[in-house]
Amino acid sequence: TAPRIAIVGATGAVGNTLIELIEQRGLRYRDIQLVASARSAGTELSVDGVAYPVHAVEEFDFAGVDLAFFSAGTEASEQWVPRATAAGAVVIDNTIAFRMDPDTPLVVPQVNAHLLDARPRSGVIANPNCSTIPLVRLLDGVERRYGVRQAVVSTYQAASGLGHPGVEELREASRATLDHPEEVYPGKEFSPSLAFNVIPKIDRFLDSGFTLEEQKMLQESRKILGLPHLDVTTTCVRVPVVNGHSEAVWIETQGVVDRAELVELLAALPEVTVHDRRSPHEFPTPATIDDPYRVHVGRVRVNPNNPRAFWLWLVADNLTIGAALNAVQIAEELIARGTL
Ligand code: A2P
Ligand code: 11C
Repeated sequence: TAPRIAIVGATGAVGNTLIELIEQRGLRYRDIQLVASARSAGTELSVDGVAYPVHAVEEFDFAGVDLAFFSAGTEASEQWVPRATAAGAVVIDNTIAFRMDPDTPLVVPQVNAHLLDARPRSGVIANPNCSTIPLVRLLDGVERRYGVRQAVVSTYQAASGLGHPGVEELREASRATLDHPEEVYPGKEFSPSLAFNVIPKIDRFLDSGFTLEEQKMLQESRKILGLPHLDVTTTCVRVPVVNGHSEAVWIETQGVVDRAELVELLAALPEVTVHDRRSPHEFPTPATIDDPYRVHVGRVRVNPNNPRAFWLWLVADNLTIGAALNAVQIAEELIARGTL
């Protein structure tokens, strides 16, 4: 039978996208409950044409919930996920809180859906970081065909990675900077201001000199692909784009790569579009991708000096591919497998 669902963080950017996807994909549920912070208690949101009240998480009773989506930030997950699992719910968590826990599978359904055959020991299935998901979906295919020796990645990440507040601040800072170019906009979500700027720091700095976002891309890729020694090194950069993360990816392989064969291999991966049909000069951008439910690839170039290395460019909608769609696809797999 269809599950009873709760969405914690329903009022947020990822929560809103989750609701849209549940509607669009016709995810079946017996009951749905919307949860956010006390600030939103008393407001209403509509799902499938029905208005539902938003509950404050502090007051919410998880008893009777079969499946809970959490996208309300790491602190909220640390505090409330244990209550949800203790009440018997399976949780799909979109924060860093449980991703590296050995009892918690870290799942990208196109790569490792088999981990959803059994209910996880922790009761939690972790949804990876939004820049990791599209990367591993491509690395998986490349690893199986050629073997990956190393991947070097630079990201170009949109403001919506920080949710509604990130998007609002980018718009506000852009307007303020156009109107008063001589004034320094005091960024809060982004510091310095993201307007007409790029910032090579996402999430906090670690002692290693890398940022947490950069470390996530390495550790999560290793766990998802089941390659504990995989060498992925990244520089994560915030750019003044509202939505849609991009990545320039350099991959060194074990085997020799033929460009035409590589393009075919990438295009055959599930829900991947390679923009190469008419000419290798096509390329996707965050503003021009027409389908936010696919990973878009372009600029595929084999190193002319060494056929065991190549470049590609990818664009993936971080709210769908990078977060809500991955979570809904996990839910669909759990339901199809009867795991709930
Ligand atoms: P609220 O709208 O009541 O603040 P975004 O990523 O767009 O900022 O959204 C974050 C989501 O997480 C929102 O739904 C927000 O609710 C919710 N949220 C943030 N902090 C908490 C918390 N401590 N407890 C419960 N929900 C939270
Ligand atoms: C960003 N990747 O673009 C972050 C947001 O670990 O799920 C997602 C953080 C995470 O800001």
